Amino acid sequence: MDNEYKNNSFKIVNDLVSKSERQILQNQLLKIANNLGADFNFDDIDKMWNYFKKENRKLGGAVYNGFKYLPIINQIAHSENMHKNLKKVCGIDNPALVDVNCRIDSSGEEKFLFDWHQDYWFSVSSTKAVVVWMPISGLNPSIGGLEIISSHQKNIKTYKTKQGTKYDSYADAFLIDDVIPYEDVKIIDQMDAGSALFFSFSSLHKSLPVLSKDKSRFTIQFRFADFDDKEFINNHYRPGQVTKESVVKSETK
Ligand SMILES: O=C(O)CCC(=O)C(=O)O
Repeated sequence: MDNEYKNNSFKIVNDLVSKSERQILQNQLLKIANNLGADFNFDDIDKMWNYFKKENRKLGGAVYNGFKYLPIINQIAHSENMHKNLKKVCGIDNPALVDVNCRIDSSGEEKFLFDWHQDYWFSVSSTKAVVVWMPISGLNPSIGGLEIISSHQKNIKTYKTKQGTKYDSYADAFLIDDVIPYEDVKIIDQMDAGSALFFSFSSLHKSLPVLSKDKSRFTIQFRFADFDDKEFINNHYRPGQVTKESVVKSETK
């Protein structure tokens, strides 16, 4: 395992995805958007999203739905470079892709931002599983990013949760009901295109808002467990969301 990852439970990996893979990704995303209307001929993902946001948010939802099924996303998930980095950075020898999610975060849509959480609660599998969070055009402060809490691998813990009362996204289903160590917060709002943030399922993190009025944050979240990890084996290789009963159990631990 990489020392920086071991000390912080997260690390930015540069050059994970090549320029040509990023171009294919944007072309595939534009293609599924252009399929939604005979007159559509978008050639820029920001212009495309700004149109849907303003003129037809329901069709924008279709872009959102289709995004994670793009073939290039599977190719990136199982590329040689991804597997090499999962091993080198996080010590994952035998990766299982347990979940893929895509997001388009934009100004005016702040209700979809995620508050403090651990991804463990959404994909379970194992506390040692990893999220590869990839902003497809890189990051700068105007399109925000993530806040993340640095923690040495040996100190990471599963925080207590409680059920949320409102529901704008799945992150509202379970809220942290524990003391958050804010003194260790790091802001991730600067990344090169092609890089990705690797962080542990146990890392506390939250979304930063998008300030730009015309640029959005397009991201992919790959979640990987390790087939050789005892906890994943004991879970019978099962991802899946946490149940009300297991939250109650964790509260009484
Ligand atoms: O991209 C974001 O704003 C938040 C993503 C996130 O927290 C997650 O996928 O767990």
